[in-house]
Amino acid sequence: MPSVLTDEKIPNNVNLSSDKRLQRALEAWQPAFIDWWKQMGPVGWQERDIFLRTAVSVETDGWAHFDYVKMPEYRWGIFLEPKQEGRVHGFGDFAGQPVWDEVPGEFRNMLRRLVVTQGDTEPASVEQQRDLGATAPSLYDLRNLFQVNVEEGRHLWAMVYLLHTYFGRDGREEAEELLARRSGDQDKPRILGAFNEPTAHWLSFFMFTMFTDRDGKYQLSALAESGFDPLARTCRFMLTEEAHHMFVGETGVQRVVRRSCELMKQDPNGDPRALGGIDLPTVQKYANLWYTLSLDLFGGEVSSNAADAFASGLKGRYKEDRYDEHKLVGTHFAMDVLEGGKVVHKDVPMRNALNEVLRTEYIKDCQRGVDRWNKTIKDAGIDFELTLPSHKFHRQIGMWSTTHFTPDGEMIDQATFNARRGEWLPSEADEVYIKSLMKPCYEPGKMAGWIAAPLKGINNLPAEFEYVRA
Ligand code: BYC
Ligand code: FE
Ligand code: FE
Repeated sequence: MPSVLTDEKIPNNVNLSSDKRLQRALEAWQPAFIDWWKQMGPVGWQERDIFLRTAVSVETDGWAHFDYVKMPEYRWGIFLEPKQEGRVHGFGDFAGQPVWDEVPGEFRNMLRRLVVTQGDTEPASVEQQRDLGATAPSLYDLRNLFQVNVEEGRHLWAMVYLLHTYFGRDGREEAEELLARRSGDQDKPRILGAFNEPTAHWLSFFMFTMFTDRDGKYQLSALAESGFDPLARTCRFMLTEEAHHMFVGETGVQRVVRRSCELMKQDPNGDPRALGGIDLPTVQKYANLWYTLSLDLFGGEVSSNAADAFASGLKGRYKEDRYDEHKLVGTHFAMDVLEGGKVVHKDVPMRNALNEVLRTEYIKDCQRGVDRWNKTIKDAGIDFELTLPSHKFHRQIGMWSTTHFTPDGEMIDQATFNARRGEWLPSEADEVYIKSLMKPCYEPGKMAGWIAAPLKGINNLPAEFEYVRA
C-alpha cells in the first residue's frame, strides 16, 4: 500500500508518479478543474482562510487533517481504499469469480455511463450551492457549506481518476464534459433532475444535504459492491466523507425545527413567522420537495438498466452482505405498480426491481432522520409531526410520474393536484418569505434568528470558534 505523497501536485495513494502518462493527463485536467472551481464554485470567500478537513490518507483514524486553508489551495486528492487480495464478485452472473482490475470490454459503456452519472452530480451540487456564502446563518454553517463543496470537488476527482485511468481517450473527453455541463443550464444541463433544481437558500441546502446527499450514500454503497474493483475501492472511501454531508443536512433541519418550536412558544398566536422564524408546515413543504426530487434519483421502478448493472456485477445492492442470495434469478420483489391506470401490488422479477429495492432502503433511512426531527418537536412540547410523503407523490421519473397522487398516496387528477399543490409544495410566496430571512450572520458564535445554535462545534471545537477568518 503506497503511502500518501503530499508533496505531489495531486495528493494520492495510488502511486500516481509510477504512471507518467496518467500523471500528465491528470495534471493537465487539474488547471481546468481550478478554472471551473473559480468560475462555478463558491461566490466570494475564495481568498479567505476556512477551517477545513482535508483527506490525507484512508486510515480509519487519521484520514482527515483539519486546518485553515484557502479554497482554491485545497489539496484535492485521489484516495482509494486498499485492495483486498483475493476479493471476488459478491453478486450477479460472475458471483464468486475474481473481481476485475480492468474494464471488461463488453461492459465498458455501461460502466462508463455509471461513472459519468456519478461524477456529474458532484460538480452539479457545487454549482447549485455557489451563492449560499452570501447568506449563511453563522460562520459554523458557512464553513460546513464549504466543507461539503470541497469534498464534492474531491468526489469529482475520484470519478475523473477512474475515467482517465481506465477509459482512454473517451474517458478524458468525458472528464472534460464534466466541467462543461452546468446545473440548470438550458443547453447543457447536468444529467439527473435534482441536480438542475435551484438551491436558492439555506432551507433548501439543508434539505438537499439531508435527502439528496443521502441518495449519494445509497448509490455509492451500491457501487462500493462493484466487481470493478477500482470503482468499489474509490466509492468506499467517498462514503467516509459523505457521512458529514448528511449530518449537515439532518442537524441543519433539526436546528430550524428547534428554533421554530421556541418561537411558537414565544409568539402569542404560536406563529413563528411573526418572529422571523420558519413555521413547521413550511418545513414540511420543503421536505416534500427535496425528498421527492431525491426519490427520482433512483431511476424507474422497473428497470432493465438496473437488471443489467446487477447481472454484470457492476452495481450491487445496499450492503450486499446482509442478503443470503446474490444471483437473484427467479426471485421476485413485491411492490406497487401502475397497471391500466390502477395501483396494484404485485411480484416483479427481482433484478428488474433493484432501483425500487435500493429506494426502499433509502426511504427507511430518511424515516429514521425524520423520527429524530419529530423527537425534537415532541421534546419541545409541541403537537406536530413531520412525515415523509408517499413515494408516489410528486414524481417526475418512473411510473408514478404519469399520474398524480396526494402526499398520502391517493390517486388524483391533474386539476386537483394543481389546485392543492400549494398546500404540499413550496409556493412562490413561501420561497419569497424564506429568502427574506436569509441575512448573513458572520460574528463568531452568533446565529441568525431562524435557526438554533448547533449542540457542538466541528472537530471538538466550540460552536463559537472562528471557522472562517475575517
Ligand atoms: N433524472 O432504467 P432507468 C450523489 C434516466 S447522488 C434524469 O429508469 P437507471 C450526490 C436514465 O439515465 C448519487 N434522468 O434508470 C448527492 C435513463 O436514461 P437513458 C449519484 C433520469 O438507469 C449530492 C432513463 O431515465 N449517483 O452522489 O436504472 C451531492 C431510464 O432509466 C433520472 C448515481 O446516480 C433522473 N432522476 O437508473 C453530490 C449512480 N433517473 O439511458 C453528489 C450512477 C433515471 O434512457 N447512476 N433517468 O437516456 C445510476 O446508477 C443510474 O444512472 C440511475 C438511473 C440510478 C441514476
Ligand atoms: Fe459526493
Ligand atoms: Fe455529498
